[in-house]
Amino acid sequence: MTRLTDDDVKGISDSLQDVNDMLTETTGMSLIELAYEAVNVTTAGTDVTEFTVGVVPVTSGMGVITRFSESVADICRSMGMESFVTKTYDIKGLAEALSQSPDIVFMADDYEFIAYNTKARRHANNSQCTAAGYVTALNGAAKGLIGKTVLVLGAGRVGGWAAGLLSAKGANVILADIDIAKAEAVASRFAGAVATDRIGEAIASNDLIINSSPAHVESRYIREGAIISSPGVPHTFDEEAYRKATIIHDPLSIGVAVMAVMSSSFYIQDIKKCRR
Ligand code: 2YJ
Repeated sequence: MTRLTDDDVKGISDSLQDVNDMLTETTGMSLIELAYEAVNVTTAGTDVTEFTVGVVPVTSGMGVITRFSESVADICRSMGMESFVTKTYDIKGLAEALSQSPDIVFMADDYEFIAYNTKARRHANNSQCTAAGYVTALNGAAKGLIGKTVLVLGAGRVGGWAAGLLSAKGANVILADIDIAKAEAVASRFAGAVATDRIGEAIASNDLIINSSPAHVESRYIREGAIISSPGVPHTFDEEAYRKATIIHDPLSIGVAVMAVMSSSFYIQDIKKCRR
């Protein structure tokens, strides 16, 4: 799994308005509108501004990423959520966070990134939420996906979630991975989905792409007018790629915004379940 770097994260807090502008221009939705759409809830049912967030830096594995936790808190703040970052790390940090009774605790190591709803005792995970955000972005940019073919690059966790969500939206899914067995295993879970390991050929024959792979996408394969919704890091699209295609990418904000809304929505859903 690709880990974010200090460089990926350093400009995030200062570029939240740019992300909003980019999303509004390409998808017709602001970051918060996209997140609500991705979780399929409304502000009337789930008002994220009523939820407080604690973010705990985690040192395990390759350690703390400079400004990662601060960026997560800033993204949540930009959505109107009261947010803080703990001064201490790891379990000590979790105890520090819990002493302030936040509704949601965000924590990430090198493998998992979760938003734990402390009242509903359920968590949203970053892979699912990232896939939901980028599929929703593609759906907005393409003005619907029913009956359309979408190429998913990368059969990892985000690619797997994306394939399922696209399939549920009525798209025809092509799963591409250099590891054909991996692509076939994911494709076999969704009716009509097909697998390929001919990456260049697949890019050259498709207009709608979710890029959830860490591999470089060569611009010579990209079709004029393609739409590429691209959670994959590192993000290595060059000028030619940007000239040819609409490319939707940000390293953290889309996934975190969807996590915040999904985690907040658990509380409402669970209260409703109890009332039944
Ligand atoms: O607290 C910190 O600063 C670090 N422990 C953050 C680590 C961030 N983790 C990643 O970038 C992993 N790739 C997370 C996996 C997310 C799954 N999509």
